[in-house]
Amino acid sequence: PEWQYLDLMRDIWENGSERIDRTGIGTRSIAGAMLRFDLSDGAMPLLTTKRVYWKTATREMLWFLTGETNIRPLVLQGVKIWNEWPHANYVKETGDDISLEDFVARIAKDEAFAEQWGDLGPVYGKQWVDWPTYTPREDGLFERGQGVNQVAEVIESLRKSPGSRRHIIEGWNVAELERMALPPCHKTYQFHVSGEGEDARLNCLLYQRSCDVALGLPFNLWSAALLNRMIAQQVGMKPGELVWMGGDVHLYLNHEHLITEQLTREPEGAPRLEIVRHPPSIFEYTIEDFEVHDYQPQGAIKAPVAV
Ligand code: THF
Repeated sequence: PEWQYLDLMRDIWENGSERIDRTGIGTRSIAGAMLRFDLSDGAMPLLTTKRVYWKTATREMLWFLTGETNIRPLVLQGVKIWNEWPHANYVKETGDDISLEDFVARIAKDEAFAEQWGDLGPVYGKQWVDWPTYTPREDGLFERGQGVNQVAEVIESLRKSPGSRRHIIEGWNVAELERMALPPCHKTYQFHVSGEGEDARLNCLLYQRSCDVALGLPFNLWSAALLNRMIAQQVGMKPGELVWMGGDVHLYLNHEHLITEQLTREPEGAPRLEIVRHPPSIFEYTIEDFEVHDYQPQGAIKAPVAV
């Protein structure tokens, strides 16, 4: 299964069209790609050709599920993957050219500072569990309604009508894109049930509009499979397949060292995820609930994230 990832990487590097992107770094990019992973018997799309920090990605997923959009809870757990965006925003807004390290230390130490500068806007978590609703009033204005918890609703609909074609979690809230530090990349999750009763299997389809194949995709694949595993556990189904679809699928030009190194490596082994507890709801998992077995990856390959 991991060969699909490496083949995609090679294809983009050799055949992608080169262009300057939003970040100014430059990418090679192709339009559209699909990957499929069998998730049965604990199998996970966890790359072995470099070390993937699955606990970091898991902490991020648990943070999404809390509806939180401030980086502070991540920072306090040592998760650094969202730090660059609030830092860049702070420097731009205040003209204070504080280093990333100092900025992050201040987020950890100073709650009021974090409140003001650590928020990413209404990104994933907010849309997933509290998508805003508005009800029209007599005077033509709108009143804030109760937010929609899409995750809870999908679990409910999987239990009640597994055959439904509407098991969707959507991150792309058009009206709020401008207030997000970054519009969602992994934007649409759809769940699909094959088989019935004891044999019911939960499949997850993810549409990702923009994909940083070298740095982001290993996280995104893990996270989608993880979400599928948690939801499957909650609704009493076996995990089926993960079907990943990418829109603008690209490699950043400054990831060349990572790409050329990783393409010399070969996949080894078959890592498995065990969920060691059955929490009463999707919102009550903790990092200790997850154990990965048979994961002996080749070395990590560091590369900078494009902001
Ligand atoms: N923007 C860009 N340009 N690439 C992305 O992958 C990306 N994301 C999220 C939002 N915007 C993005 C952020 N997710 C890493 C991993 C995921 C990220 C951001 C950064 C990263 O640096 N990973 C390193 C180190 C991991 C660690 O320190 O724990 C790695 O080697 O994997 C994709 O959704």
